[in-house]
Amino acid sequence: MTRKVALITGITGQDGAYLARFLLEKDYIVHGIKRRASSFNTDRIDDLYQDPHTKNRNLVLHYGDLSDTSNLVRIIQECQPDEIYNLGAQSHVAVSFESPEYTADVDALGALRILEAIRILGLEKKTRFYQASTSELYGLVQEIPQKETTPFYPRSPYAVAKQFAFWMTVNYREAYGIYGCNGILFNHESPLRGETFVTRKITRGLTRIAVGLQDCLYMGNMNALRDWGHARDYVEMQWLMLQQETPTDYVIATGRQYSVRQFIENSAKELGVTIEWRGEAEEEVCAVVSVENAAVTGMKAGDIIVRVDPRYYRPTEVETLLGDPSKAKHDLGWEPKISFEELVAEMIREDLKLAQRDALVEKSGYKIMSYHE
Ligand code: NDP
Ligand code: GDR
Repeated sequence: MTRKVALITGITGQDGAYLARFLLEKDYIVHGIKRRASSFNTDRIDDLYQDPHTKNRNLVLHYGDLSDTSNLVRIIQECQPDEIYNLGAQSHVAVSFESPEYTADVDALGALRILEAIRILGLEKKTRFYQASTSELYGLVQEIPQKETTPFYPRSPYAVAKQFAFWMTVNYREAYGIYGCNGILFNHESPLRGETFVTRKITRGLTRIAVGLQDCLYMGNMNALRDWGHARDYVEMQWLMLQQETPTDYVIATGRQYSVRQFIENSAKELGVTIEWRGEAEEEVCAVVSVENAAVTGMKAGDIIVRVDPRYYRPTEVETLLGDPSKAKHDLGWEPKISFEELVAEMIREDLKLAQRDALVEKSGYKIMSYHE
C-alpha cells in the first residue's frame, strides 16, 4: 500500500509538533514548512528530525512562509500531499492588536493561498485540507455553550483574520468540491505551549518562583473563563476530521470551563502550596501564599506571588468561552481523554524540571535570560 503524505504548516509550533508525531506513528510521510530564522527554531520537533542525507526520510522540512504564494505552490507541487494541515499562524491574540496587518496576511490570506494552490495545481480531488479555526470566532458570545451553529462575533484582528479563513474553507468546499474542514478548536495546552500564552506563563512563572528564580508573576485579566483541553487529544481530532466521507466543520472542546484564577490556584496546589486572593479593585488583586511547602523554597507564607499588571489587558477581551463538542462525539466518537487536573499537573511537572535546571545553571555562575511577557 502506498504511504499517505501530509504537509503541515506550523510544524514547529505546539500543535505541529504533536500532529507530526501522531502522523509519523500512523506511518505517514510528513512534510513540514518551517520559517527561516537567524537561529535554530525547531526545538519542539528536534527529536523527530532526520538528517537530509538520510535515505527515504519520513520527515522532510521545507523553508517557507504563509505570506509567500510562489513558495507555497512550489512546496505543494513538490510533495503532492494527500492531506494539508494549515496550522501556521501568528497565533497570539494580544500580539494581533499590535500587528494587525501581518496577522491578516498570514492568518487570513495564508489559508486562501493554500486553497488557491490546491486549485491551480489541479489537486481538488486528491488533497484534503484542514484549517485551524478557533473558538475566538465566538468572541462576544451569542450563546452558551458554543456549538457549530453559534453565530460568530470576533473581537480581535486575529479572530477577524481567522473568520476570513473559516469562510474561505467553506467556500472552496462548496465552489470547487475541495475536501476542506474547519476544526473550531477551543484553547488547548501542553508542556510545549508557547511561553506567552496564559497557561504556560502561569506554570513557567510559578515554578520559577518556587525555585527562587523570580519573585512575582504579573498577569492581565484573571477573571477570563476558558475551556482548556490538552493538545495531544486535539491533534487526533484534526486527523479524524480528514478521514470521513464528507467534509464538515467541528467544535473541539472539553465542555468544562475554568477561570485564569482557578488555573493559578490549581498550579500552586500542584506545587504543594495554597494561595489566598486579596484585593477588592481588579488591579489590586493579588495572590498570597497561605500554606507553604518546605520543599518549595521560593514561596513562604505571606509572600505575594501574583499581581495584576494592566499592560496585559486587551483592547477588547473575550471574557468567556465554553464549547459543546457533542457533534464530534456523535459523528466521530471523539472525546477528550486528559482532564484539566492532569493537564495542569503535567505542565507544572515539566516546567519544574526546566526551572530546576535553570536554577542550577545560575548557581554555577551563568546568567539565564528570562523574558516576562
Ligand atoms: P503556535 O503559535 O505554537 O504555532 C504557530 C506555528 O505557525 C509555528 O510553527 C510558527 O512558526 C508558524 N508560523 C507563524 N507565522 C508563520 C508564517 N508567516 N508562515 C509560516 N508559518 C508561520 O500555535 P499552536 O500550535 O498553538 O496553534 C496551531 C494553530 O491552531 C494556529 O493556527 C492557531 O491559531 C490555531 N489555534 C490554536 C489553539 C490553541 O489553543 N493552541 C486553539 C484554536 C486554534 P515559528 O515556530 O517559526 O514561530
Ligand atoms: P487566547 O489565549 O487569547 O484565548 O488565545 P491566552 O492564553 O493568550 O489568553 C487566555 C485568557 O487569559 C487572559 N490573560 C492573559 N493572557 C496572556 N497571554 N497573558 C497574561 O498575562 C494574561 N492574563 C490574563 C487573556 O486576556 C485571555 O482572556 C489562544 C491562542 O492559542 C489562539 O491562537 C487560539 O485561537 C485561542 O486560544 C483559542
